[in-house]
Amino acid sequence: MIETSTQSLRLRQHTLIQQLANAIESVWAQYLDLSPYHLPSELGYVEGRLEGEKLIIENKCYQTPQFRKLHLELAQVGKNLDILHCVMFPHPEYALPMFGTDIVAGRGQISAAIADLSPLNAQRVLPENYQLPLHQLPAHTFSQPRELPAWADIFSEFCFFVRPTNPEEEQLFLDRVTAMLTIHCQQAAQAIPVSNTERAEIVTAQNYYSTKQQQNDKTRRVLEKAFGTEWAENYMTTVLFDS
Ligand code: 18B
Repeated sequence: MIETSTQSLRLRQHTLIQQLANAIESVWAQYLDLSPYHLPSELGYVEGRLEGEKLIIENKCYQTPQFRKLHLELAQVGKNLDILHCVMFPHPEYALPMFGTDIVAGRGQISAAIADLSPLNAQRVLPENYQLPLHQLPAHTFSQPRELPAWADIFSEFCFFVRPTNPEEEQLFLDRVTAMLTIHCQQAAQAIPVSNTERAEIVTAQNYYSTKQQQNDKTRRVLEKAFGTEWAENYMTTVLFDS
């Protein structure tokens, strides 16, 4: 079965990564009509090793009537760095935000956990049907919030970027991301197509989002160290954050 290698990498990763990967797949399966999305075959499962440690990447990709690409990626660098990356790219026919989440864990400790529903319009505001349920989510406090880097002007007021410091905070992160994702999939399942003018605006906003994410030097450095500069650039602009 094709699943085998993904499952085995997942089982070797930080438990929060396993739990969020499982939650994402189950919410997708519950609310969306999934079909396969074919990445270039050499990019489904990749291993790299240039300087030092081995980097393993496993990708799962789908498409649905509302989303041109759903991407869930698990990566492991050496024995000690585990990464979960997930982005949902809407079809520009729908006025939907961009869901994105990233967890980076080193030596059993999570250093970065972030999630957002990022607006895709010139005003950079989320639609009303998202604002209401998002405002109703339980208030959260994390003992170690983290500051967003300069490129991160794409994120909404609902973005949260933290370093969870104990199992309770990990659970809080998991619950909140799962709730945001559920709201998103429920809204997306009812979405209706927009006008051509609005579509053009959405395309521009999606390109802007990807351009900004491509400026994340921490992601780029990990990929460059294992695969080289050119490979990293290609991967960041065609698989992680394409336009
Ligand atoms: N990311 N992340 O996805 N990144 O992909 N990530 C890091 O403790 C990878 C997304 C985001 O402080 C770090 O500082 C690799 C999405 C932000 O300057 C590492 C892959 C979002 C930061 C990686 C990957 C997102 C960040 C440093 C491909 C948001 C902080 C960890 C598998 C929706 C950036 C640390 C900063 C950090 C690595 C955000 C090592 C290789 C979808 C804001």
